[in-house]
Amino acid sequence: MKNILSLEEINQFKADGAIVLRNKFDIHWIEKLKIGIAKDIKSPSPRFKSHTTKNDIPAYLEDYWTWDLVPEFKDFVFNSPTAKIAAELLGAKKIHLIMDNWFLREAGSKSSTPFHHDISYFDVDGTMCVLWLPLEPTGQDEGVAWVKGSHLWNKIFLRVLFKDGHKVEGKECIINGKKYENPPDILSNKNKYEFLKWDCELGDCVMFDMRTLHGTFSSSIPRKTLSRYTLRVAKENTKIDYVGDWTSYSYRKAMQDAGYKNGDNLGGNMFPQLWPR
Ligand SMILES: O=C(O)CCC(=O)C(=O)O
Repeated sequence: MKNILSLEEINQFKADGAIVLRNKFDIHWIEKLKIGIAKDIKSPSPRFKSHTTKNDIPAYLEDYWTWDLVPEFKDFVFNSPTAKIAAELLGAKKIHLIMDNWFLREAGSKSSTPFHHDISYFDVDGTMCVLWLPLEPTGQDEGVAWVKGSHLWNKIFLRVLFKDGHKVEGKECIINGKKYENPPDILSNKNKYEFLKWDCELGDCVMFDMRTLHGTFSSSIPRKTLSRYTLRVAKENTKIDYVGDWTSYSYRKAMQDAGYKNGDNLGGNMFPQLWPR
């Protein structure tokens, strides 16, 4: 089967920790996902949330683990080019789903994405990457920015809540030999970092390493409502690895209730195989 990516693209992803890929998704996928989000908002999962504290101002909304509830999402997760792109980027024989999310920032929303990396939100250990697919044309100052090369810092930062206020969860600690540190204050030290950000047209996406720090600049308030669909996926041999208490109230409980134990390989209902199809 023909490769989707060039060797240069794969090498750039490895070096920078994030890469924009142009025109890889047919418009029918974008339209499908927008229909899916509209359906999800009408009939949200119990996990649906607004990250905006006040009710009467433009909101920043999210739902996750809804691929099994919304047929449009399920079709995208299993049949879009995402899994093959991820397999090429990670040099993987197999790709499993970890989590699907969508995010929607209403026009004028002052709620922002804290700088974080996705690796510390999940009780899994292995090689992973993330699809970020804007569903409207999105200017580079309206979306997310990635800290170039931060996936190679060899650090794990505590997770930060997306809710206004961006509270850091948990305390610095060492668990299973891994050190969890407070995240750096990227916004107050912008001149210390190099950022990657791109204007995206419909069909473009950003793929990034699960360890790459990313967030929005506080000055970036969208003039129009913007949404994106995101998927976190893993290479073979990624395992369940229950870590700090900060993950226990939400994701961990769902995983434990579904019977996943420390050291289990991904698979089963929550983490289905996406590649090979
Ligand atoms: O697109 C957004 O608003 C946030 C995306 C993000 O931070 C993530 O997928 O980890």
